[in-house]
Amino acid sequence: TSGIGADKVALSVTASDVRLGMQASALTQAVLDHLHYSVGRLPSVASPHDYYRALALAIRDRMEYRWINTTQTYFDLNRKVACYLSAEFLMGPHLGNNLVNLHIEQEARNALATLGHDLDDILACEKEPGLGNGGLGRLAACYLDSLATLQCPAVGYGIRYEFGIFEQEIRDGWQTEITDKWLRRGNPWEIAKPDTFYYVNWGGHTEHYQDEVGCQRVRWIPDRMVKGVAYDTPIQGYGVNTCNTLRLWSAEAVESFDFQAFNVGDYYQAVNEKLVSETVTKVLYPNDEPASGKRLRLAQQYFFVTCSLQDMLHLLELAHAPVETFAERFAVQLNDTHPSIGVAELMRLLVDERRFDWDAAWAITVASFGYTNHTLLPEALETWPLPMFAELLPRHLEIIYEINRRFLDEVRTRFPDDEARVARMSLIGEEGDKRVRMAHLATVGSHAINGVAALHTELLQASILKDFHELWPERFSNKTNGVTPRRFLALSNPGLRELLDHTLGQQWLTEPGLLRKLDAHADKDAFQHDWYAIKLGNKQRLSSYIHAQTGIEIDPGWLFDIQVKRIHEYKRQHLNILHIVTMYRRLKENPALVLPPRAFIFGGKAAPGYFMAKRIIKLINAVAETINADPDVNTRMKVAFIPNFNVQNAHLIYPAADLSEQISTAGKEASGTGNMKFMLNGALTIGTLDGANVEIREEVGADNFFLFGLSAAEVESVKRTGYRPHDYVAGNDELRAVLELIGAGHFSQGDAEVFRPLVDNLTHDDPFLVLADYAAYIACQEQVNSAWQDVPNWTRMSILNTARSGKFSSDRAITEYCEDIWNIRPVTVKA
Ligand code: HBZ
Repeated sequence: TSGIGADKVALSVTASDVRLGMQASALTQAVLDHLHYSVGRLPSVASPHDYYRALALAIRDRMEYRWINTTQTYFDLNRKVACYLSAEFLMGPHLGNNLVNLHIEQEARNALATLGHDLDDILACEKEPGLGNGGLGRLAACYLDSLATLQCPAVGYGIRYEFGIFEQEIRDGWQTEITDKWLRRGNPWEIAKPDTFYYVNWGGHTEHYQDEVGCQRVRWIPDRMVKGVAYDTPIQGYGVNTCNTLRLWSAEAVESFDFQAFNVGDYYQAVNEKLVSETVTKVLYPNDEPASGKRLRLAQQYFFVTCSLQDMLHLLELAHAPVETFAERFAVQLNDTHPSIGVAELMRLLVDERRFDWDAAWAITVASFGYTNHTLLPEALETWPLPMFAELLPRHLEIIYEINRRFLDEVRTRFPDDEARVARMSLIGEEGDKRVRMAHLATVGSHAINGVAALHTELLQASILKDFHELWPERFSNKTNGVTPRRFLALSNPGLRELLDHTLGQQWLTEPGLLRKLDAHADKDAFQHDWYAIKLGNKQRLSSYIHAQTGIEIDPGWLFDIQVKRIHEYKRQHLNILHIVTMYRRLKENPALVLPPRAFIFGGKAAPGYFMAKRIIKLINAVAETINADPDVNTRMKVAFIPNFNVQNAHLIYPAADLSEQISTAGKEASGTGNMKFMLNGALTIGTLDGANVEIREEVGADNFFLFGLSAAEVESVKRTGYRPHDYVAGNDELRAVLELIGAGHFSQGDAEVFRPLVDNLTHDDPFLVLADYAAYIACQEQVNSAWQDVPNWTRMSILNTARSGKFSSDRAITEYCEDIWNIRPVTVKA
């Protein structure tokens, strides 16, 4: 071998192999060993959680060789590594997924049975690491699974929040937030690397000086410092030896930093300094949209980004590779703008600390970074007030000014006498208070910019990044999102997995295009029968869960109509509610009405400060309470809100759906990924032409998709010509009656105040055109009702949805990133 690893001793097996056995007997012994040596409990008194820990440690042992081997292989072969920078990784429970990816689910089940436990009970003990808000964080997790499965060299870099996304409880119909103490009982999946840490500076000022050879240089004299310590989690690929790393940074006080306080006897101040340092990684911000504008949030972003970039530079050094080769060794992907300070930070590390000249540093930076945009909502675009930025990161602000100066020169050269364009494109926004525009920084600092669905990318290029697209069209591309079929089918829908394995062979899990072969079975009675039985079983499972969580009983034979996602006005959970109330009124007015029985199921968290979203949750629960208790209607409809929607209970939810609600205002949902999880599990979609729905409909065929509503272009034109929601109320008696019922307190014991803000907002403002789409939605739901009554045809369409879902595998998405943006090739890791 040659290259950077040549002078290293080849990896040799030095640990004993007793921890490698994959048979049930070996696993039984390993669990007993860990109960004894790691958990410290006698089997006779061990709780299910003790067994969970013991099994988790036994499984981690079995990944350890692969993990170390994988890292060493990348190093020895000098391979380019994808570094996925994300402020969020919503991993979900590890144990079940690792069992699937290692192919030892059955052995683990048997091992636990020998010990008197049921694997499912043990899996339920895992507290998932909820280190993300929603789609963006979960996408990062799916991408790590695909990168490992595709044997691509990759590291996920993020933040080890001590408190993840809050746990949601419903009290009196309202959301309450409970702190997520996910680390309380330890985390068997991570390995702390106390010796892998970097220093992170804040504040202070800069000094300009001349170096020994007469060059103008800048020194940053910070006034605060913390340490970022690495915690690594193994990411096992499916059916391969590749086991990649998720490296999360945790903030710690720098021991020596406040020795002064300590020396003069100010013990309190020294301890306080430690507390302040550690707040940086305390808690995940629970907003999935508006830029909170909080200093601590910017501190979090800079903290994890500088640790990650310093780690990359350190790896280069270990490999004796010159810093000039940075972009050949690392493809650094920015998951939205949250890590985009990385552009300025890499420039600082190269120019100030490694004494690169500006142009060389800039070439490396742009060649290294790629930027993925996840939203077009103007209120969601991240900007930071200049004074805050200057206080926390004074040197970075100077660097951003310099990037901007050179960039705007380029704009002026390309587009002379167009100062309006220059102002629009500037990295510094001047509307009102001056702000740093992070999307512009990410775009200017990247050689590749992408949206997350075809429609989203088109709108991105036509709206918020239009000027940039005109300047550099070749830098833009689309990368439609995907989801991992390992977690979202094999693990969470074992019944369907067995049928697919039996019908197609097991390769469908890595070649989801093979699912197309189901087309040929879609009309067969026997196959439809099996399909229906599996779905019914999944609905039974969900129904028990809902009953246990809420006390609501749902007949598994009913149509399961499900909307689970963050609560947002643009996602329009209230449109769904308007349909429910419409049906409720029709049944009350006409008891003889024929209506196939339906369960309306919701789940999702609202940002704690989002007034309207919290009221939408209250409305869902209020309508649920009224309907579920009313014998006139509750034999034909029920409503349930599943508390605390998370990855763990998502495993029960997606496989049980008959109908997937994807009803956002066209143009607002960048992609959606829940839509893909439902489709994979055989749900039919009712949806607008938004995000990836457009492509889902293309794949499954228009006949197998319930489409309604205005298109993105129509939404814009309605808004341009002056949208008057009240006209829709005036023109539709049923809509008016529905809104009046809600507004008058029918679902709130006569309280006419609680839902007034919602009703008023819809009738006077309705920013997301709920009322404009109401009639079309109701009509479309009527088509759903008639389709549902034809069981064989519905089952056929359900089969076709799974059959045609292959495009939405995250393996496809990751392959595109590797080929078009990262220039990364798979590498086989030997056993
Ligand atoms: O990213 C979502 C999009 O809304 C969704 O359409 C898309 O499918 C998904 C993956 O591409 N965006 C988010 O989930 N965004 C956040 O969670 C978020 C978190 C913190 C922020 C801003 C946004 O500060």
